[in-house]
Amino acid sequence: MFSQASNFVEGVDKAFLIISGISLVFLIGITFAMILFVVKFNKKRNPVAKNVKESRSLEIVWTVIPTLLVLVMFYYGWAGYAPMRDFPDDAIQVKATGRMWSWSFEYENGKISPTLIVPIDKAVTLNLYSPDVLHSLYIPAFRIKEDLVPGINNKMWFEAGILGEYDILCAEYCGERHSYMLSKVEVLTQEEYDAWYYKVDDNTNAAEAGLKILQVNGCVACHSLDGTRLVGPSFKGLWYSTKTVTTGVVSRQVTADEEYIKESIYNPSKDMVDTYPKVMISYKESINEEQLKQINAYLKSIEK
Ligand SMILES: [Cu+2]
Repeated sequence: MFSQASNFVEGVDKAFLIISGISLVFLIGITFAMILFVVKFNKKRNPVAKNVKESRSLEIVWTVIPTLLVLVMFYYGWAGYAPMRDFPDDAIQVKATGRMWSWSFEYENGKISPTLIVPIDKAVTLNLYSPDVLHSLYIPAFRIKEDLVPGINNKMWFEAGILGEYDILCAEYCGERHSYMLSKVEVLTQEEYDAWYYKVDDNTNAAEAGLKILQVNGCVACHSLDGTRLVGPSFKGLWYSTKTVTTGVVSRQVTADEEYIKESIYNPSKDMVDTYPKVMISYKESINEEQLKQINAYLKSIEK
């Protein structure tokens, strides 16, 4: 138990304050010495230049003191960082996916959420995964940040100590909508967390289920639901509309039917809708045929 947003706040803040404090002392000291020297050694007071002899004791003092200060900074930096790389065995495991341009969090029971939901006073390990480019999962309130590197299994952990909501940001420039790559951590009591974790999602309404799939897979980061032009074409009014696409070098008209939508998700660079950039990756690994049907149900429900 601790009364801070996460178990790393104290160590990181201590290192930050000590380094900032030492820097401040030097800023004031150096500025003061500089002004003093400008006044004391100006040309008016010293018309003839003098040769200044070396001083061994001075050399020793200005070597030993900075060395000690740097070691002090290293010590506190290390003391704050080391526990971040010491992973507890009993932590809740969450797969954190960062993709252009959204986050999703997958739990051990298969539950997927666009926000990170965790219980208070429990260790949580985030197994970081990026299918496309470099991202960095940053939770400022928890004082933690770690890169997501495609092809490398990186991870980070924390234990939250105060109930509430905290920002998640991407801290590695990852393209056009990088600054919109935001999410939240929600720290709940154990009872609230269990209630959320064990709640069986009601997927009887196919359209609602379809919208959820579009959200957790980050589709809505690039395809708006209200007709706004983002990175890709809006979902609004897409269902059975006519699109002009370029297939290879051939321009042709297509109807946005079930087959076209499936192709656009599984093989997005095949038919490029005119004026949109070729940036989408295939979602064949994350969206199955059953989910495609639910997506179609949702698209149909926002036809107009
Ligand atoms: Cu990013």
